Amino acid sequence: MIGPISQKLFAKAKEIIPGGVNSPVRAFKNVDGDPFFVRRAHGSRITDVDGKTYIDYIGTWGPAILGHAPIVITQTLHEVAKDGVSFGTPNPWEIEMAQTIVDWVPSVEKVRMVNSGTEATMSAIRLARGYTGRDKVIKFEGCYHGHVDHLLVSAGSGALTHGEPDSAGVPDDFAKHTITVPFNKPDAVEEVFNAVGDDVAAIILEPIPANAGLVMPREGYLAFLREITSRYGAVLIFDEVMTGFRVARGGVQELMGVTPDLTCMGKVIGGGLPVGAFGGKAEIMNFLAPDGPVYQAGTLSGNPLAMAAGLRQLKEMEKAKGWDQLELLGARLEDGIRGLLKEHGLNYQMNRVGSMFCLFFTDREIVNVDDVKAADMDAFKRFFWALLDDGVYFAPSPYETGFISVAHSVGDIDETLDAVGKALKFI
Ligand code: KE4
Repeated sequence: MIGPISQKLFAKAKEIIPGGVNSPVRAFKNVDGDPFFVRRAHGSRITDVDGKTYIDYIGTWGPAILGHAPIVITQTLHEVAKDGVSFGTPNPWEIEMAQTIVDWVPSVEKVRMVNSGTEATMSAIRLARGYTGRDKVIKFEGCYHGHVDHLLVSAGSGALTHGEPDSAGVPDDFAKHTITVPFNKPDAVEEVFNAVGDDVAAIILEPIPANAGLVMPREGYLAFLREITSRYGAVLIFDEVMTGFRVARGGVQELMGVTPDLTCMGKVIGGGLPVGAFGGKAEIMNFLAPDGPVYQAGTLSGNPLAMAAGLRQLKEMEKAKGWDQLELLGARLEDGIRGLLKEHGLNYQMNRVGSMFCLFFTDREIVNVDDVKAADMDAFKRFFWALLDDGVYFAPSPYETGFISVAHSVGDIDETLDAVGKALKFI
């Protein structure tokens, strides 16, 4: 149950902000409750306006890889802001960020900064269409790429050739070039290419989908997508907005050794400030304005504050060998939860990659989002609230992924495991 001040704030928010929130997942609708409002956040902890503190596993949906308000970032922001917060004119930070991304991400030879993950995926698809001269885009059920009109599309009646909008306000015409297929099913992709392969501009996917809980690509699946897109001359786009710089320094493409043509990035590279990026082969990126025919722009793209904060976060991760630390903490959490599930005689599924994890309230193997939908949602909701009441904040949706930060301690993990053990009694 949330505190009285949060309740009052939420009532006021709903009068003047749609649904009382600036992004739907924050409304706690997937757990049939009202959200708390945050007063402050430091390290692994977040404190609400009623003074209750939680161990935080949202990490502002990925950016807080060092934890909240790390001194290296807050100090950087103070220093940089003194010399101006936005110029609309090139600044050296943009070059340093671009160089870091080019050095770290295997697929990236050139990169363009934007201000959100949505802008990154929208721009990458426009670029792929401009580069190939083709219209169709293949995406996967359960993968989320931001609120781009033509990506808010589910498999429709013409599943092999066109999609249907799954949001109001998206005209059928906007959805007709998007083809949505099930993830981890190579035949489904082959069928589409057999039908319209010569008109497929791109495949876009989260290489490890994390917007349907955390779904693992089957052995060889990413390599299959790499092979078939090369065979048909389609652009392979990895949406690494969430996984980038988190599951490994070079993201999933480093971890799994499959290199896409374009990569969408965001979250971690902004240090908590608004950011996105897309990059890839220079041959494709050179199609972008001002040199190329594909227009793309942004007032605050490459903003010095976001660049400086993001760079400081990336350098700190490298200096502190943050990815090794995240693996140790993630393994401790996973082993602990698996032990507790066994103790309670529950064969629920759990997936984890480094600091990203998801507990699925089903014993079905998680092949794709269809299996996630079969989970016991009521059990999930009871589990979520029992944890929250005990001061542990897991994602308020069964279709989200949890995030551990470098600021989480072994003590935090053990405290979380105690709370999980108690919460499992409520389901
Ligand atoms: P933004 O436009 O929200 O910055 O990024 C969109 C996006 C693109 N690609 C992937 C793989 C993403 O996960 C996201 C956004 N992630 C969600 C969390 N599941 C953001 C949380 C929210 O919508 O409030």
